[in-house]
Amino acid sequence: MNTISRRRFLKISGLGLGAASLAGLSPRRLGATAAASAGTVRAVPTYCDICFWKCNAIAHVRDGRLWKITGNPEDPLSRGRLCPRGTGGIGTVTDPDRLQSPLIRRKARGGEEWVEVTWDEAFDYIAGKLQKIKVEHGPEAVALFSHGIGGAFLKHTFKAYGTPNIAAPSFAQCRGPRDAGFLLTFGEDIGSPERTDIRNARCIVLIGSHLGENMHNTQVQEFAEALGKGATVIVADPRFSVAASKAKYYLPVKPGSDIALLLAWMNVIVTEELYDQAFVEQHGFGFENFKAEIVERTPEWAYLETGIPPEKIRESAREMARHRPATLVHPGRHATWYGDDTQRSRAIALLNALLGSWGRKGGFYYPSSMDVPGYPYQPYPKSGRGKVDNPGKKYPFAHETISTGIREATISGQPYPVKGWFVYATNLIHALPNEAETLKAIQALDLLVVVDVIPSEIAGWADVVLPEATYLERYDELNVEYFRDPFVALRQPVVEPPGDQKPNWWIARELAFKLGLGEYYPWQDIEEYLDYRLAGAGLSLGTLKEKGLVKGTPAPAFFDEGVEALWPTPSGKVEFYSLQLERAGFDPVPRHQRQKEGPPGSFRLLYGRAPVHSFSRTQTNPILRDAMPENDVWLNASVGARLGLRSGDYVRLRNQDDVLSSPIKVRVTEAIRPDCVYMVHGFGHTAKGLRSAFGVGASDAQLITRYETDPLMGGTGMNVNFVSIEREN
Ligand SMILES: Nc1nc2c(c(=O)[nH]1)N[C@H]1C(S)=C(S)[C@@H](COP(=O)(O)OP(=O)(O)OC[C@H]3O[C@@H](n4cnc5c(=O)[nH]c(N)nc54)[C@H](O)[C@@H]3O)O[C@H]1N2
Ligand SMILES: Nc1nc2c(c(=O)[nH]1)N[C@H]1C(S)=C(S)[C@@H](COP(=O)(O)OP(=O)(O)OC[C@H]3O[C@@H](n4cnc5c(=O)[nH]c(N)nc54)[C@H](O)[C@@H]3O)O[C@H]1N2
Ligand code: SF4
Ligand SMILES: [Mo]
Repeated sequence: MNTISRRRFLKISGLGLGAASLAGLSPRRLGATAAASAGTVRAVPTYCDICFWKCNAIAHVRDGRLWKITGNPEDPLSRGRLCPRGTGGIGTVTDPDRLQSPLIRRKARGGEEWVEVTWDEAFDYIAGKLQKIKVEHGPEAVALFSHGIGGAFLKHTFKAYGTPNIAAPSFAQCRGPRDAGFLLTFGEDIGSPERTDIRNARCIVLIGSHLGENMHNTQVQEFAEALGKGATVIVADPRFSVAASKAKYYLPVKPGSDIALLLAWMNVIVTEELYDQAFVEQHGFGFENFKAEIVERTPEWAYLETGIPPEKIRESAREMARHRPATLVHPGRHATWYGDDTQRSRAIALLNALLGSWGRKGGFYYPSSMDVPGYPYQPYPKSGRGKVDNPGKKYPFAHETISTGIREATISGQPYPVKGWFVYATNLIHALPNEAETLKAIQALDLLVVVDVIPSEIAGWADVVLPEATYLERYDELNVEYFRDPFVALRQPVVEPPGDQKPNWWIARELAFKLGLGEYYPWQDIEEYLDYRLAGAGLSLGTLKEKGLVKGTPAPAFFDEGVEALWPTPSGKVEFYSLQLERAGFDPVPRHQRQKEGPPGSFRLLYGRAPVHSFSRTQTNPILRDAMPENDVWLNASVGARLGLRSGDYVRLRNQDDVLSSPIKVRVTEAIRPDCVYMVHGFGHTAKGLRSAFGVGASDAQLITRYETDPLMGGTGMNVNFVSIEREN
């Protein structure tokens, strides 16, 4: 990366407090010994777990203590530079609020009063309950919620136990609709890391996706690189995001009107014949039917829906067409906004199809991965009852388990009862919409176990809390990355856990033995397991321990031009018109529907990311907390003037269901439309044990009491809540 784009990266990533200032923190701040003497320094390669991007890192230990974490220069994801959160990862180890030992609930659920127990006592308790549930209700009556690679071994244990009910919030609360929309169109999904060739794009279109605040490392670096090479940027967002400040066209769309904008863009590109005609002719299915609908969706029509002037829509559409196929209409990631999200994502997929960007340089590449065989376990027991989350295939295009479907079944007992939840590394109170429903489901359980590193909100409701060693203190499953440049990477312990914390693989294995499922763990310890898997790829644990990652040979990343292609869709082509959708009773070409408005005087609640925090998991991290101790609520300047509020004042937000937030600081700004407010997700903690974050800032999740379910795949659109503003004295 040249110096200009590097500087831009820091600017984008920083918002004034990003990579630059964290990198400048003194080693002592980062948890090292005060002794300035040049002691022994050890460098241990591993991969990051502050988010799901899994950048490869090098942890430096000085005099036996963690000193700093840097990017692994060999890493195709980080290219040697971590994002601010990864740099602050040491704070997960030094976090004074960490869980220290297993806990069993002493009083009523949610009281957060515990008895410290040994691991053996905790396992005996859990195994007893799990066996009882199995006898009374069958193994399917236990669900595992698990987010991230650390859940791999627990998934194995619970599959061996006999349940198919395994879910993460990353589907129905995140990227599910996006992947469904692209699957319906191209027969392939977007994946993670996203298969976006940002670095080669000449025109980048961002619908909400707030790159630069959303800090997925590779994407932000490539975004800066593309900007450095003169790519144009088009941003549609009700809020003037960091990415918007780089845009040639910034379109402050009315929240929830993006489908109208997308249809109008396609109208311009189709009626002005600016699309990739060769691509459409060779690979398209149902283009004439699609066109018949699209010609109705003029920019003048869209203006009334989006508030974006027709000329701006035309100009930005022509800009996209000018750079095709190196125009990337970014698919976004957190797509669960309004409940029409699969159709919005399908519209994004269709626009890319018109531009011919799928499989082309500057658009979407074809990822590949190395062949690292799995461990040859014996087969899992087969469940006769199937999954509980999507009875009768109510959501016909759900291709993963719907977390909120499990919650619904737990409350209703239908299609069969769910009596146990085992929760690994997901704070369901902050991640699922409508906390009251989550609590209602919890009350219906005979067992709730939570594995966490800090006493999170969900841990507060548990019967048993199990303290995990942090990612810098443990081995994990191998990361066999599906990416432009494939590689296999190792996470390994850098330091010892400070108390009685244990790694997930050990927890999963011990639990399996307690459940009489020891035959599913023929390996004795994790090193043996990892070495076995790596040997299958002609590698060894020794090599990975030394290097951290080994790269494979990438497969061709782009389309073979002119060659006959069979797309993995029912028609074998790119589906401009979807017979699958038509047969299931849905619009074969996306249509726009107006969103419901809120009560008079209220504002739509929008939310997003800050560069230095991940979800609800980093607010007690001493390094990241120092970088951003609280969130604020963005209000349009006209609203501020009307309500007599100034930046720095504190307010509470009251939602349409009378839920009142904790106090939150106001940011009065021109950078947001007057019909909405915005805050960063993850603050406003209510768990007593999170001493440094308790009651600091406000929680979007608490105010998200309503959601619109996507009828195609069960995603929960969460941008459908409205708040009024009350001054806090
Ligand atoms: N620093 C950091 N980075 C992260 C994460 C993190 O926790 N911290 N989490 C990661 C994960 S898992 C995900 S899924 C991604 C999420 O990142 P994105 O996929 O970028 O998330 P979104 O919720 O789509 O983006 C929020 C943006 O959408 C805008 N927006 C809200 N409503 C609308 C609308 O109706 N129309 C339009 N056009 N825009 C709208 C908001 O103003 C805001 O700018 O971030 C990833 N990166
Ligand atoms: N209101 C609202 N809801 C959302 C979102 C939003 O922006 N707003 N975003 C949605 C999106 S995009 C996503 S992907 C999901 C994310 O949902 P989650 O993945 O559930 O996100 P977190 O809230 O960070 O919860 C992670 C939990 O894991 C714990 N943890 C951290 N490290 C470890 C570890 O090493 N081991 C163990 N055992 N536990 C650990 C943390 O302490 C925390 O309690 O949320 C979704 N829900
Ligand atoms: S993007 Fe940042 S937090 Fe996520 S894995 Fe990479 S360095 Fe870690
Ligand atoms: Mo996400």
